[in-house]
Amino acid sequence: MIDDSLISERIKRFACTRKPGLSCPTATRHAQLVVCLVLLGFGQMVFAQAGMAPKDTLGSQVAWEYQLDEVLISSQSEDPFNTNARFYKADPLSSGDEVMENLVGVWAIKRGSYAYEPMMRGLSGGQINVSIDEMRILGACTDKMDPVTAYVEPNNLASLNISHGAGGYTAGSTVGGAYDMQIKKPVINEADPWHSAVGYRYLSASNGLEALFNTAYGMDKLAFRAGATYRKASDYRAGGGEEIDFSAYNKVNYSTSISYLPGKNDLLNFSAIGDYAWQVGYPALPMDVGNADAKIFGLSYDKWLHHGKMDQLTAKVYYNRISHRMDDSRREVALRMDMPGHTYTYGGFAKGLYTWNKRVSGQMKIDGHATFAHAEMTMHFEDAKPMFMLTWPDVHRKVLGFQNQTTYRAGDGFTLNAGFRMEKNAIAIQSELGERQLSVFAFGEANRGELLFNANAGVEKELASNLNSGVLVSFGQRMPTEGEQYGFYLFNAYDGYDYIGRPDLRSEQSLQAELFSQYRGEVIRLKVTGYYYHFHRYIMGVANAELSPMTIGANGVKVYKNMDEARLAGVEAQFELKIHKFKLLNQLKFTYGELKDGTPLPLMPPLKNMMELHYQTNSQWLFNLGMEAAAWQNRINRAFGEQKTPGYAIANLMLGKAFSVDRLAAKVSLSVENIFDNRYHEHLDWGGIPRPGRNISLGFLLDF
Ligand SMILES: [Cu+2]
Repeated sequence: MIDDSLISERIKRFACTRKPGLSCPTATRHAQLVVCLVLLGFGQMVFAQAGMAPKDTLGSQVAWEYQLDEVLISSQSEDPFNTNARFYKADPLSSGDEVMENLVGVWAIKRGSYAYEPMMRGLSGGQINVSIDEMRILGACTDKMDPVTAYVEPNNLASLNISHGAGGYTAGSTVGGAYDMQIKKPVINEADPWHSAVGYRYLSASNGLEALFNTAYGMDKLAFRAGATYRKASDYRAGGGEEIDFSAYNKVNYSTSISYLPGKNDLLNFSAIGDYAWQVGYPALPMDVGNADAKIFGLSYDKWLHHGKMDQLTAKVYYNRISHRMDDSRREVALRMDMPGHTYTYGGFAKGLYTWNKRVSGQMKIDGHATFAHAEMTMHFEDAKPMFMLTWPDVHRKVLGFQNQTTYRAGDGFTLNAGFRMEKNAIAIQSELGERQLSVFAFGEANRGELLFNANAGVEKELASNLNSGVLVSFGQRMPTEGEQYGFYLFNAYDGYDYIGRPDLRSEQSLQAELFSQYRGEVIRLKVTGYYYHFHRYIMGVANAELSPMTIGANGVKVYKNMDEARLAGVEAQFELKIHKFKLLNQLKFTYGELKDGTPLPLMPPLKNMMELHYQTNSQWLFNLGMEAAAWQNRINRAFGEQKTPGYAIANLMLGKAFSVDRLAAKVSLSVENIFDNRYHEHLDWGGIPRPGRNISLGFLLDF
């Protein structure tokens, strides 16, 4: 919705912020400073440099970086399809959850209208690593009400680095990949040093309002940015008119970032994020959230080198603390429970980008972090003393890892890529009560840490000038989560079972193959990816009839177990057609998962297709028509309490207009989602809670 002149004007403003760590010390020095920035390899993201031109990009063939700033999306993205972040593009006030649902190979698990849990190709929870600026964070809710994605708002989000599969170990060993949110950093030494924005959006279905502001100031050696977002929603209205109880929420998110240039090739940055949510309803769960609080701090140092084989060195230390308090006071429950939890994580890493010679480049990283998790439950009986237990028994986990990714440009259009990660983790329970609780079950010798290994290798061939194809294989392991290993009677509202962790659980491991082909023409762009993941020791809860549940009315007790084998396969296809001022975007995703015996894996997303038609005029009008459709899901896991879900289709419409007067830029958008007010839900929506019905939203953003 912004024309070219505006783009060039703004590139300067945003270019440096787009890649933290690649910030350009001065606007004029882009060209010499940046040179490089190299690729990380298959299953990883590739950096373009902080200046303007996109780099050649092997990694982006398999992973995607989403530049969430609308200007960057249109001007310098490497991924031809990152227009998938379209909702944001259309409406800067969109929530992170709305952005998430539109990413390739990413789904959202919903327990209400707040804080969706990301799922990547059928994998979620401990199977993927969700991080902020590569900082590890552990949500403090035993029921996954507070995924890490909830702590960042598009207002302070610069880009998303999504890497699928076991090669995506950016932030730690994994089987499912990385979802890393890079936050916005201030720009040093701008011609026009002061920038601010305010925005507002109203949503009719939830009578919700969203307001944001940010301001940034850049001087010679020092730059500063601060912003805040406030969101408030009442219980929303589903298609057909039903009001969904307990779906209201309130939250405020605030962040600040300060950059300082001690020398001309050095950059020091301190960033802090705070997120506070209160009175958050979860219609699919028996409890709500009283309050949830996150405080996240990171201090990083970048050095650019002009000699030798190293291009850039980065060192970072971080700390974060999350607390979470559930609340059942508004519900009719047989038994009142208090369930607070808190976690903290501290860690650091050092990484270096290197260019060995014209053909060989890569990245090395050494990282470590420690996480502490405490969650408790107090049950208040009417006629007896309260009962207290630790649901996460002060689990302390330490992780140390080393990784390297190397790319070799072999010539003849061949690019080879290989990498590995080794990670040692150690786990201790620091609570005697916790030890005693779990000793009741005699699960055998606890697994107090393992050496984990990830490795990946790939080859890509430029078949024609606009056509390339590649294959990659990878192997990965991930440690069990705190809950899977030490959880104590954690009630799962989906299947109605109390879950108990197994201290002797082993790592889950997966062998994976992926194949893609991509065509990037002027008019048509197409990319098709197919993948197959084979799991050993797949971790899943299995009913244990010998144990009786703690939760009143629960169906029984499940204990986590390493299953024999499991497999996942899927397809992602993206298509883009550009004719004159029209742009058609289509994205299709599908995942199929089963256990060795053919039983479907629980919570497998259905086939889903999203289509968008954009039309943009010279006078900065934008028109956008969207169609979202999902097929039925009949392959269900009955032991997990799943039910079949019918398919659905909805249509959305958006109209936007941008104005600019001098250095004032304004955007107004009006959108209607779910135009026909369909009542529907997706298979991943817990409890089959219907999604919002027709929603009219009006957004306004002023940039000055
Ligand atoms: Cu919770």
